[in-house]
Amino acid sequence: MRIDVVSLFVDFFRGPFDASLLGRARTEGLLDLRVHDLRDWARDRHRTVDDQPYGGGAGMVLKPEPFFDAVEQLYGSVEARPRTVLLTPRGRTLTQQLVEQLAAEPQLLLLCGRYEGIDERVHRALATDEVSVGDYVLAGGEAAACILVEAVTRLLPGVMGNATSGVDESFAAGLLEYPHYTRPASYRGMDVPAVLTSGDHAAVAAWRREQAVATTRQLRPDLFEAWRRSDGEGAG
Ligand code: 6GU
Repeated sequence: MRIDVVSLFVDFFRGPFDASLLGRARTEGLLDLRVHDLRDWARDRHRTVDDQPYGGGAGMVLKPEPFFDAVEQLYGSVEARPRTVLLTPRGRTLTQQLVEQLAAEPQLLLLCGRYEGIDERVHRALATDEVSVGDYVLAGGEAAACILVEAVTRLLPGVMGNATSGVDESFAAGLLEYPHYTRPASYRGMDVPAVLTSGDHAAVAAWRREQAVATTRQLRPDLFEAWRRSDGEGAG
């Protein structure tokens, strides 16, 4: 998959996009991830990308031209652009379902905003999706773009290996994961549940399922209710 990211702070991505899972996906050629500086498409020698808001008010607004010029240079025309995600607190909240959709695309463009906002014409004419990572305010879309890229990349074919399917049975099914244990069997008075050391694979599977449901009910009653209403019919 190819992902282009347009941002005012390209250095922001240095660590996150080079380390661990993303770094490996890139060096193995599974992810073609390119970060572009919005200022490359500024039109004056001061590389200005923002201006005062029409109608007045505090703060600066990112101008439309650099975004449109970036898209036209990267893809030839606005019409030829790939699925284009504008990271903004007003977007719809990123979910595993949306991550799965985005991971199925051949190519993505991520646009990161800063300052008070982005000219509305970028929202209207360039964004195919407006995405937020939660109901709180960040200084810009860069951290949100990192979250989106990591969540998408771990679903790409070959990235996670055979041992684990990136499509978690839990979240994909609307439940949290069951609890995990490793050695020692007893630690600070807390014992590993006996079923896990029993060797009874069917009993282990049943316990894990039951624990996933119980954990979700306790920690995320909102997810639990949604699960009960759909997949969980008769089980809750
Ligand atoms: Cl995508 N951007 C900003 N600035 N704040 C956010 C966000 C995005 N998602 C949650 N808060």
